[in-house]
Amino acid sequence: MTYRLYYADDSAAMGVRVVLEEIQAAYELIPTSISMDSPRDPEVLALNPNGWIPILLWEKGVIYECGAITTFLCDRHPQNQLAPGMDDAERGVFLQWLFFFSSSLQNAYQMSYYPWRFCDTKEDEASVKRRSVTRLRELWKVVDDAIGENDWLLGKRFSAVDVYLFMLTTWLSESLDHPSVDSFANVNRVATNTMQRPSVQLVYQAYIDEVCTGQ
Ligand SMILES: N[C@@H](CCC(=O)N[C@@H](CS)C(=O)NCC(=O)O)C(=O)O
Repeated sequence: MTYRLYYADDSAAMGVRVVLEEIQAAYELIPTSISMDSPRDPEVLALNPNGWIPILLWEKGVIYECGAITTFLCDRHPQNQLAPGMDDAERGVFLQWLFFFSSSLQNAYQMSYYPWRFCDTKEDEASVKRRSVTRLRELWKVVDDAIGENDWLLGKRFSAVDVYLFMLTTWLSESLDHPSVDSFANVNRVATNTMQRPSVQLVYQAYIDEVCTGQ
């Protein structure tokens, strides 16, 4: 079967696309706009009333939420070893980071990118944005401390949470006063390791060319 993924560059759908590449699945991208200047596509709203991507279609249904899609794909394709199995000692920690990223960290980014969703008045948006920057510092430090000297979030092995980590580092923006990924040496190391994966090179080629090699 061919998976179908609602997709836009620079969005959370990129991480899911990397996972699809890692499991060598047949997939098709359905380009979608997430521009703030245009209303959400009714087709997207019918599948996810929040209007967010990623949305994954598979032969038996539809899934939204990046963390859920990631877990679903890893579990459905266990031969690729992107997630510890049910009885693996690291299963819990894998889920812990996935949920932490999709709830706490992603929410802190949303406060920067969509501040009006977190306050009542336009005047309060600057305060939400400032708080977003503080939260990003606090939360990335938690991740950085947890990684310690390891090369991957799970210690010795690469997994789908490293892809999620990499994706979230690409959302750090100087123009929004976010901390630089360099401020978190351990996070930066895991992101750099993850960037070497052919799947990441393919999906993030434009980002890597622009940000990392300055082309
Ligand atoms: N909790 C959702 C959030 C996804 C999300 O924020 N998607 C953004 C792109 S990165 C989006 O579709 N934004 C369009 C909008 O909010 O209108 C997930 O993890 O899938």
